[in-house]
Amino acid sequence: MEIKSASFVTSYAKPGDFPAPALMEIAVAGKSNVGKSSFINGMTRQKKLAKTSQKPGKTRLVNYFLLNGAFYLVDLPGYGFAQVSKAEKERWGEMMEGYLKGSENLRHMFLLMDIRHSPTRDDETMLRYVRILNIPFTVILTKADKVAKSKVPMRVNALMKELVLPGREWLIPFSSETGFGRDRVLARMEEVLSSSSF
Ligand SMILES: Nc1nc2c(ncn2[C@@H]2O[C@H](COP(=O)(O)OP(=O)(O)OP(=O)(O)O)[C@@H](O)[C@H]2O)c(=O)[nH]1
Ligand SMILES: [Mg+2]
Repeated sequence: MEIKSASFVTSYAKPGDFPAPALMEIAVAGKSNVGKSSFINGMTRQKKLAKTSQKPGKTRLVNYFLLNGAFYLVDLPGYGFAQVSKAEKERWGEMMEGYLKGSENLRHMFLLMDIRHSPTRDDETMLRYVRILNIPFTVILTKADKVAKSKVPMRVNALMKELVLPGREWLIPFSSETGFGRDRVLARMEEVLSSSSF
């Protein structure tokens, strides 16, 4: 599979606003600053499609990107960002819950985690939630360019154990800087899209 076209469609600030069932969705979730927006840009090879920032908390809305005119890649707001108010955290929780429970078209989740670090409590909560809701997922280990290439398999194994995943195919090391891992993510997308009848 190749990504031939990608465009921003719309943003949503509250669950009631989510689009009516139309196309399959693959969601991108993870801690704030882990590289979700960069992942979308890296996959679509459009540097400025999703807004990125060195400061965490850039993406506060649920953003829909249409790929190949066939499915949505959904950029979810990051979690675990300390400098937000309690009200903002509650809004985040409501939005995520609304999205995850309400999205009938959600087929897969890319759950992003930094390859260099152990999962946070929020990562584990997110993973538990995805498992409870029976959402198929793949863990994307971002910023793989920040560790030596020879250390990548070691980090994959370590995170596989920490997250209690059944095999290495559940994790894909990825770098939006170098494009490392992009082919594997494309293959996963293709699998997801071809296995879901719509
Ligand atoms: N070296 C390197 N830096 C990355 C990579 N992915 C993201 N970054 C950097 O990490 C920072 C955060 O990236 P974003 O893509 O904005 O992160 P996000 O997860 O969308 O963050 P929020 O929207 O705040 O939740 C930026 O400075 C990116 O340039 C990567 O693969 N390699
Ligand atoms: Mg973002």
